[in-house]
Amino acid sequence: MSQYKIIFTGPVGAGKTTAIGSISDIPPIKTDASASDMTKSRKAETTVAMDYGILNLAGGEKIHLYGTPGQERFDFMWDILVTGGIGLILLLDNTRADPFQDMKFFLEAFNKFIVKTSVAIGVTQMDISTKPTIADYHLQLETLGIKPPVFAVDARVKNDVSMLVQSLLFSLDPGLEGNHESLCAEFGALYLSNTRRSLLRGLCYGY
Ligand SMILES: Nc1nc2c(ncn2[C@@H]2O[C@H](COP(=O)(O)OP(=O)(O)OP(=O)(O)O)[C@@H](O)[C@H]2O)c(=O)[nH]1
Ligand SMILES: [Mg+2]
Repeated sequence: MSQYKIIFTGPVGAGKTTAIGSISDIPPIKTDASASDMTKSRKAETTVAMDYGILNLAGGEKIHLYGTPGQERFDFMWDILVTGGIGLILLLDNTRADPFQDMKFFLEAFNKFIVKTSVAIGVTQMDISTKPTIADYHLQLETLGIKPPVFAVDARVKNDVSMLVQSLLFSLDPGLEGNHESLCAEFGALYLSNTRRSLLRGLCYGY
């Protein structure tokens, strides 16, 4: 049975702990402590070391899910947590002051890891702040010269997080998550959720 490790990162409050809790097949292990600094104005608790969960795939593969702390003062954990990982999920909070700046900061901070592996981006809180749009993120990423999958996700919704993980796995190994041709044929189906449709658009048409 194959075992893989993926890492969730992103700024404080982007939803890393929530996302791992949404898709983990075991009760997630958290290291949340009450926030004592400016994080407190956004939420009561913050991750101080890591999150951990496991996702069992239909093929028998196990994905070990690790979440980093968002706060920079715990950035010594970032290098430790990516060791042995096959890819990165970057979660961004669309309500933060400058989500593009957050995106650049985390892509830069994890650059060494990303160039060896892969990254998929999930934008949370889009129900609260609809701007910037996913198309705006694509434009920003073009200026950075990379084309990762980008989706609107609600970290509380299992299906959204699982789509994002699937897109990362698919970008790493198109064979892992089903047949490309049949996935692209599905794009023409009438009743697709927005997330599924945007996943298929990204996989099949690259935008
Ligand atoms: N409205 C809304 N709330 C969301 C969404 N995604 C996540 N949340 C909420 O946002 C908060 C995210 O908190 P955490 O999961 O602790 O965030 P984190 O990224 O682990 O933060 P740190 O550990 O402090 O870096 C939770 O209260 C979630 O319920 C979303 O798409 N919309
Ligand atoms: Mg957390």
